[in-house]
Amino acid sequence: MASSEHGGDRPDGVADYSGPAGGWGALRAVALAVRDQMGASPDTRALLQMNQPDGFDCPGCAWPDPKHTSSFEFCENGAKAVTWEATAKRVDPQFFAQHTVSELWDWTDHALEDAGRLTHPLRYDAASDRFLSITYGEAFARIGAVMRSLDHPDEAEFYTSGRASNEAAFLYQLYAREFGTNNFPDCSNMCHEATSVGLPQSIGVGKGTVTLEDFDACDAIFCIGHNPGTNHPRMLSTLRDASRRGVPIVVANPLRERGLERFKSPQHPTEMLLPRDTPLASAYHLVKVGGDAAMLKGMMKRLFERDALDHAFIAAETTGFDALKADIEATGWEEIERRSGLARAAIESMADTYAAAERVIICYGMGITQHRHGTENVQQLANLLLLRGNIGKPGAGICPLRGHSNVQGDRTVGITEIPKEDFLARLDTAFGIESPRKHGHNAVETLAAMREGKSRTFIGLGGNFAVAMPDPEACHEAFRKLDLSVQIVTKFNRTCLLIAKQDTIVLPCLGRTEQDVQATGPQSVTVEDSMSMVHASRGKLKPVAEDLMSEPAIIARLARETKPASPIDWEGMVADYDRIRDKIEQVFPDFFDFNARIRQPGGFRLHVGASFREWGTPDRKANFLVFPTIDEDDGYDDTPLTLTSIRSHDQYNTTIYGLNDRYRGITGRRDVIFANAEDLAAVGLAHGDRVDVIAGKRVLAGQTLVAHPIAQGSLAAYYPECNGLMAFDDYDGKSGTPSYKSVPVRLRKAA
Ligand SMILES: Nc1nc2c(c(=O)[nH]1)N[C@H]1C(S)=C(S)[C@@H](COP(=O)(O)OP(=O)(O)OC[C@H]3O[C@@H](n4cnc5c(=O)[nH]c(N)nc54)[C@H](O)[C@@H]3O)O[C@H]1N2
Ligand SMILES: Nc1nc2c(c(=O)[nH]1)N[C@H]1C(S)=C(S)[C@@H](COP(=O)(O)OP(=O)(O)OC[C@H]3O[C@@H](n4cnc5c(=O)[nH]c(N)nc54)[C@H](O)[C@@H]3O)O[C@H]1N2
Ligand SMILES: [Mo]
Repeated sequence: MASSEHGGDRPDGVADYSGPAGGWGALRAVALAVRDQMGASPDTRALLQMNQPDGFDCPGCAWPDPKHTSSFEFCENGAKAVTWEATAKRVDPQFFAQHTVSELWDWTDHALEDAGRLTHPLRYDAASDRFLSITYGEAFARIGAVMRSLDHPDEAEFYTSGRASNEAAFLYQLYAREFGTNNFPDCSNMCHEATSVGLPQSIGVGKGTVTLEDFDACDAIFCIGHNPGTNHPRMLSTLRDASRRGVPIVVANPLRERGLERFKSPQHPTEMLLPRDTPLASAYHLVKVGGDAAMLKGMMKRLFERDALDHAFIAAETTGFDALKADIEATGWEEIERRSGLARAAIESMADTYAAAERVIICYGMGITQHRHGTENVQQLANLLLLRGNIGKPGAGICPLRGHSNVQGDRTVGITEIPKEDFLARLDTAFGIESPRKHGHNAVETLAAMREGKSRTFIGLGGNFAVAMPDPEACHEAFRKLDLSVQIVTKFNRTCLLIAKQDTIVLPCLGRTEQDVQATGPQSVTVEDSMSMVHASRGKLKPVAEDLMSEPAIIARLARETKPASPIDWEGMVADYDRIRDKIEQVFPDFFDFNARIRQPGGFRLHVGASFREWGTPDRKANFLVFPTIDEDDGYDDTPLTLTSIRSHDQYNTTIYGLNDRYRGITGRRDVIFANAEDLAAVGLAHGDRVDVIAGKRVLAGQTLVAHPIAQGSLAAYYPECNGLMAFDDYDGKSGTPSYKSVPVRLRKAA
């Protein structure tokens, strides 16, 4: 074992990473992903089609592409997402002949998905404890029988993961609403729901207000609680350009993340060949986990103290200013410093950088939203921007980094448990149905209803719900109480292994990289990125199995089986997705000329009122909103250690591509806890020690401590391994977002 800068011996697989983000390491990782997944003669056409005008949208993140017309924009993690889907490995009927469900349960999440793409519909057979392959027809008949037997449509749950296209999601919500429920748990409920709930109250729209062009015009960028080097790697090119223009990039994150510090762009040969990279963050503040509200209030306090406000904007465009001012003035520096973990001078310098810029963009991710008061956190970001008129002018605005590649689009086309009346009325007119008006379940309410036995069926359109949610024990119990569980997926995962009482069915589907041919020929789907740009995506690869159905086709068949007398022309819409888009246009007027506009390269941008200072709030003003405390995690203030959960560089949510986390110096393992060396010393622990992490009665045993540049009082662990430390009823009361980023814990030496 070598000794490290942390003083002690290094645990196996832990080292200091000194390189930049990107660079040759990224190219090497792509080569390995291609080799591991696609074998000796890889169909690398897939990689070359990604984000091309006539190709498919990257199934990785939702960061936009420059007009979707650029030459191939290299992205290591996009390549991993594509090779994972376009893998040469198959999970076919033979696979299930060899492995029982009890045996598969002991496989890791990585191993389950790494086995390959699913090729056949499956149903669980209790007698042999195996999944047996069945035809799609048989599967639909079985599902239809259970759905028709429910006492009330509200006993059914319809989950959506954000990879589903607009067309699939639109049909899915139509299916559930015709059936009679608004139960739409959605991955957004675990992700940016705090944005979807918080921003409409502030600025009248639950989406980001900036476009890529705004990044070319801004004078300062703030990156709060997101990790683009891993999760939105194409954003690094944007940050690089800004940095080279001399734009300050201010980071607030409990961990030092290499992807926010330095970038070597694989797009730029000179940078690759010379010992040179581009610095990104101009200032990096290690805010405590859960310290953002305090930090933001501190920044606002400084603006008030300096009177560095845009009074004309405030007078003309906003309401609530006096209440905000009173709240901020009443908040003392001492509590701001204690809760944020940042010195007053540091917060003042952030505010001064902010005030020195005419046009500011604030970017944020899960570090802001996944707290008990994630909604209020988002609103503090809006307050800060509004104080200097930084919304609705070029080069300025709010930029939530969305999760899944189409999570925003799914919402736009109707996946919501709290639908508005005007939307339902238009949906009913368009299809001659009567949608239910009663609001439905979000993700945490779904889990509760399943545990209480009130919900009897669960259909998952993608995703891995039971692993993504907090509290695996509660999730597993909930699934086992169901009558019917249906997972529409590309790869087998742990949620598929949770056996319902009557029927457990897995329906494989086409992925985004694959050709989707229907009665009228090859089809395209559409997606909406983080900046409200809608564009077409067309798969190019040969499907991994013959007769593999597309998501829209599967949904249409489910709908037909569930309601055989449905007046909706399900079959016609599936035959030609243009007809689905015509209906989307009819229901959502913003999609006017939909089919024509997606045929233009780059697609089109949906109207975001706040980008033009059209405030869609009840009083038609931008609203300053007061968060009466600074404790975004309620009472966690006095906890000595708070654990946050993060993604490694080799994972896509619950999909674990591999066991490395290159930028954080971790190789071949995920059982680590990142901790501050001084915190460890204070409790007699050190780098390399094996510990149990304890949250009340919950224990995550046998983890190895890794001393890391992280704010004092803060710990970080990989999701989903640490989800057992989280209670399922610990969430933001306003948005239902689980507080994944804030668990009070203590450490104990492992036995
Ligand atoms: N390759 C890849 N791409 C992805 C994903 C993936 O898993 N892999 N997931 C997709 C999805 S669904 C999503 S939602 C996004 C997620 O994208 P991100 O929001 O970037 O995701 P996280 O890794 O959860 O955490 C973000 C950062 O928040 C910091 N953080 C933790 N707690 C706090 C806090 O209290 N305050 C502050 N200020 N920061 C904090 C962490 O240190 C980390 O750097 O990425 C999407 N893109
Ligand atoms: N502790 C902790 N927990 C978290 C988070 C956190 O930061 N910390 N983040 C949360 C967030 S932001 C999110 S979004 C959720 C993620 O929750 P989900 O969206 O439910 O989970 P994923 O891991 O993205 O889903 C992976 C599965 O999707 C299926 N799949 C992949 N591609 C396709 C496709 O094209 N079509 C279909 N039908 N299926 C497909 C595959 O079978 C794969 O197994 O997790 C949440 N959980
Ligand atoms: Mo997400």
